[in-house]
Amino acid sequence: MIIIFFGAPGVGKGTQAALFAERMGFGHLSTGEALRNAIAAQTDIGKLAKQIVDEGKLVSDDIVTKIVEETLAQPKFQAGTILDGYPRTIGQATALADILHAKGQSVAVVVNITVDQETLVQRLLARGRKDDNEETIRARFAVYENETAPLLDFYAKTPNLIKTIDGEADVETVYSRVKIAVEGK
Ligand code: B4P
Repeated sequence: MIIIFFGAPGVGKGTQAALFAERMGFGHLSTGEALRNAIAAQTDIGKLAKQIVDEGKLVSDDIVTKIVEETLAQPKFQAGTILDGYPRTIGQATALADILHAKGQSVAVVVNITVDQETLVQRLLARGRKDDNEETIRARFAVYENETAPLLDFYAKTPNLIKTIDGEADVETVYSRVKIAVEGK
């Protein structure tokens, strides 16, 4: 089963994806975390990605797709796959469809988490990661609106694929909403 966790920066994709993967025994791929690990390890990808992530922009589709291809080949992703923060552009969604098609697979559900934008700003400022300053947060929201939100139209072409969840509640309440949405598939 392939599940995409989708939503604006700070909406709780990473939080819910990690919980869901742990409890269901699924593989969890966060492209944001993979990029932060590459930056910390100063790999070639990390050196290319550092400034882009710090400015709240999107790393190129080619780099991200390479990470995804390599990660999905790992055995722990056979039981199930949680994609957290990927795809984020139409190009990435098309690349993902090609990768899955070659394996005879397809996306089972897109979990679209929604939270009011001012709540998101407060959550991210409280988290305080390097890219969680006000200027970068605003840039990330703009990128989300322009490049990522249009993916909802892309996935809406498949009937009943998108499940929209209200993410404005405590973590366990949101988790139970996610679980019901996924079990309904
Ligand atoms: P990500 O790592 O994906 O981070 P995010 O969208 O900012 O956060 P997320 O929604 O996962 O929020 P979280 O659960 O952590 O991306 C970071 C950067 O990497 C991007 O800006 C981009 O540069 C790059 N990148 C990543 N993927 C890419 C791609 N595919 N293509 C190109 N570039 C890419 O939650 C946030 C905070 O809220 C946490 O502190 C959490 O504890 C709190 N929280 C969560 N749920 C809560 C709840 N229910 N109530 C209260 N607080 C909650």
